Amino acid sequence: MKTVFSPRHAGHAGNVELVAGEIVPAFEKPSRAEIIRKRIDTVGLGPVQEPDAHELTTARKVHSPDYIDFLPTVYPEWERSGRTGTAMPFTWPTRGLRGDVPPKAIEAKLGYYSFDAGATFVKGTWDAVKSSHDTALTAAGLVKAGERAVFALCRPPGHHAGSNFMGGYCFINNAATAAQWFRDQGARRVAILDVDYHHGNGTQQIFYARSDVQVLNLHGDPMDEYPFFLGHADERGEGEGEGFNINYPMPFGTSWKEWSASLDAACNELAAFGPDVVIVSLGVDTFERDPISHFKLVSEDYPKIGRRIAELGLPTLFVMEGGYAVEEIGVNAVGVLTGFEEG
Ligand code: Q9C
Ligand code: ZN
Repeated sequence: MKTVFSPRHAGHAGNVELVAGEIVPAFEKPSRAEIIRKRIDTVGLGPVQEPDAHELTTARKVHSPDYIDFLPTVYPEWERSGRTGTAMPFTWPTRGLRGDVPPKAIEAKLGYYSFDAGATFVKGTWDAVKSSHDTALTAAGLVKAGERAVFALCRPPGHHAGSNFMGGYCFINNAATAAQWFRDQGARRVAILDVDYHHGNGTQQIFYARSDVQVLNLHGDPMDEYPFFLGHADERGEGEGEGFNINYPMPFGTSWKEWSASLDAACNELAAFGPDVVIVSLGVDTFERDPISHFKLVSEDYPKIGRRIAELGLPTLFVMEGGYAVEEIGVNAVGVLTGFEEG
């Protein structure tokens, strides 16, 4: 299996986040991608290439153009306003405030274009975000050209980013952008199978009223788990999109037996939908020792995920999302891909 990977992800480094009242290094850090990259060589998964530069025209179809224009301006504006360090939002136009007036101040814009404080900027963030977007689209191009499956080793991840908001370490929704690109290239139907531990709220929101992109999400029950405010089983799409969004929320402590039953159900729905291509939002934060998650998958389970997806017999684009147990992230993420190759 070919991999697309950009060393430019490394510019998105040194970010901090607030956890239980303490400023700590962000869990979403460069070593995640580097360890996956090394594991690809260790197991001999296949060639690794850098992405080609892509215009943001497709991203502007799944995100609002003003949101895409905002992202590259953040850190320059942050610095112009005399600040240094990690740029992050702290004020949001929630119920009772005016969410319809785009503000001027950079700290206000950060809140206007986000749903949490989890998507943070340093100097190299925009370049890394752009390289992650390019990685997804370059890998999509290889699938279109006839590869059975390609791995987009994206960093930063994308599935929490919606049409006009960032959050949860995500800026541009790489999987959604790739789905739109396949549609524009003539795919009639595209399925997105999101196996990250967290609900892919951005992907759901982007395609919620559409019947051409099916979105299937396996995740921690939002009653107890981030992103909390989306991802319930009764969210099934709206209008044209009714029935084309399917959520599989699961409780803390879920292990392979229950998790794989949801995967089976999702794969059956996917097969019935009959897409031309499958995009897997590949998070491995379902792992038992993930530092911010509460599922109980073990390393031996990841190749089984790949084998199940291979059974679908469809062209497949794997897009890297979350996973924070850095020591095992290579074994687990690449385990899915080698399992797929065996399947
Ligand atoms: N201190 C992805 O997996 N923060 N994003 C949870 C941790 C948000 C995860 C609290 C986690 C976002 C792509
Ligand atoms: Zn996640």
